[in-house]
Amino acid sequence: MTIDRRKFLKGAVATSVTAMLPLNWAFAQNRPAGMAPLDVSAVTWSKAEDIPSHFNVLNTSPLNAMPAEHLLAPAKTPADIAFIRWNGQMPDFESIDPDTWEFTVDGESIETPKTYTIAELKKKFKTHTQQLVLECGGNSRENFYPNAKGNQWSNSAVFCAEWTGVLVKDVLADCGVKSDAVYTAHYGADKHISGKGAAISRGVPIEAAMSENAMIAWGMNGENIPFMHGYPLRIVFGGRPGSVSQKCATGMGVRDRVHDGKKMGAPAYQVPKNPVAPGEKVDNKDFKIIEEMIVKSLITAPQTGGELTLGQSLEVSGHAWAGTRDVAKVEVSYDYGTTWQTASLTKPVNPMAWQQWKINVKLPQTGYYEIWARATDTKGDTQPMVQPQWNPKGYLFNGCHRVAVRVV
Ligand SMILES: Nc1nc2c(c(=O)[nH]1)N[C@H]1C(S)=C(S)[C@@H](COP(=O)(O)O)O[C@H]1N2
Ligand SMILES: [Mo]
Repeated sequence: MTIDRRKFLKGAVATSVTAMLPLNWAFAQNRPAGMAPLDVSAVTWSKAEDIPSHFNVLNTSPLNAMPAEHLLAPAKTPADIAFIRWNGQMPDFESIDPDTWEFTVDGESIETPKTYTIAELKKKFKTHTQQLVLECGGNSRENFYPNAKGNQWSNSAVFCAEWTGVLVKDVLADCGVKSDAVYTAHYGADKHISGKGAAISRGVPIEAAMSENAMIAWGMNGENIPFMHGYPLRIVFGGRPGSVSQKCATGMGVRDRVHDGKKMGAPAYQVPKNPVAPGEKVDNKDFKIIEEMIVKSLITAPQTGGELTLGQSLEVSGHAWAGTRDVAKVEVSYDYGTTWQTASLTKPVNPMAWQQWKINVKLPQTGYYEIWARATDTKGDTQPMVQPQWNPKGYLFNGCHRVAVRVV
């Protein structure tokens, strides 16, 4: 990073880095520039009012909040940075006892319904640890034009934490899955905002539940899952819309039909079956479920507003991910896509973890620049430069992320 740090620190970074400190950090002013605090699992708060100030809060009831994009720079997202999305009332976290918490497997297509405590899950099945990208289906919604209703997420409703737990497929096998199984059904402890019924209960095609990247997890980044991210037990699916990763999970059903739980019906988490014009109305019968997320990248450095002097090289870096696929290439442009340069790109630590890319660019003259990033996945799908297919609920935005800097 060769951008002038003093210039950066005068601006937005200085406030956000200080604001994100989990504790009163002694001698923080002496740390090397830009050094982030270790994750001390500061996410023990349980009420919307207590949300740390580094979050941009979109709503408090239900609570929806996101960090600034540059805070997502670490390859493994610290728990206290990850965006927070609730569809209804949060559970009463303080009253949760992890020792008596139960997870029930049932449904038409399960041979022997069973209930497990967390201790039983830990004892009976092999423990797995892996990093998985969790992205809200509506991440980047604010970029759609015309504007789509819903939480106006910037590009930070995505994170890649490390989860520890058991595989969904091992637990389902223990209960026996009938040959007529079609879909899973996910259940959690939180209530609809009215206090009546479930806030959300989504599912995935049974094949997805049989993958190596579908977990029932009790750990996030080596610690208990913090309240906000689904304490004490969470279903986590890599590569799929975040809404299927049920927090505070009380069970999973295996259905002989597409699950019909809360927010499974159109238009929630669905897109039109056929392309529509921007702004067009779509009948509920003409929607289809979003099963997988798509290729995308995020620039975490530099931040918009950075300045450098002519001749300095600029390191541009970030992450890229592609639903259930790997990313094959990331390119960067500083001339609105006229020319592209290929960035170096890491392999994912495991399938469905995001990949890190970086590149040094030399900006040829003084003035204002936009830096654009574009990822391509292993099937050849690439990010559109402007907006992808518009849809009424504003899902799956994967247009190129851009930041602006100035050469002086
Ligand atoms: N129990 C429960 N699980 C839930 C939700 C919810 O409202 N309740 N929201 C879902 C949605 S839409 C998303 S995008 C992710 C957000 O996960 P996070 O809050 O850990 O970022 O959780 C999913 N799991
Ligand atoms: Mo979501």
